[in-house]
Amino acid sequence: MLGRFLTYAATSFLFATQAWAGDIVIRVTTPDGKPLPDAVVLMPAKPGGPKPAPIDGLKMAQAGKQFTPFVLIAPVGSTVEFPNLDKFRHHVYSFSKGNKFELELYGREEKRVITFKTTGVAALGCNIHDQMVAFIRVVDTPWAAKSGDDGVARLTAAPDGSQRIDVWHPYATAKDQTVTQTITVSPGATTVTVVLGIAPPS
Ligand SMILES: [Cu+2]
Repeated sequence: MLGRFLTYAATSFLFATQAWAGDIVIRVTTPDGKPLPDAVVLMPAKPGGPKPAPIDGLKMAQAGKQFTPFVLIAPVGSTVEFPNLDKFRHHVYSFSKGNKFELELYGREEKRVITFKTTGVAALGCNIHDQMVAFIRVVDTPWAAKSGDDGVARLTAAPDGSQRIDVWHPYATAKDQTVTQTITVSPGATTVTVVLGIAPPS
């Protein structure tokens, strides 16, 4: 009886691993090999494939005349709060197609909320402080991750086989600021390195 149960369990496990191969570890670097943080790695979902769950209450704060974080990933339909942690007022806007909005002058402890409904990039600015720049990458795939200070991003439970990954950084020199790579996802962890040329605005 126990033997039959174990056989069944092992078969189920095999079946599961065929559908969900494993993790992809992506090392994003600049051409001289330095780790590149704030790159967004995503694996587009196939038509009819899984959609990401929207998240309520993501945060894009203003602190010390800067946005934080510099890059935020938002599954499409998510809400993002814009808390102002400074003692002075900010006036946050995005002119990006599909994600235009404006948060008129607002002060400390006030926060506003925006829903991001369109897949793409929302480039943020502040009408008062020109140096304030940040980006919200709105995604329609469950497989999206941002590279950390070590340049590493991880996608988990990725389907196996041949897959496309897009690596985007707001200051990448590539077309659409994106480098695309086709990789083969195999059981366990698959590690790839992606190189992005970067040209920050002067
Ligand atoms: Cu400001």
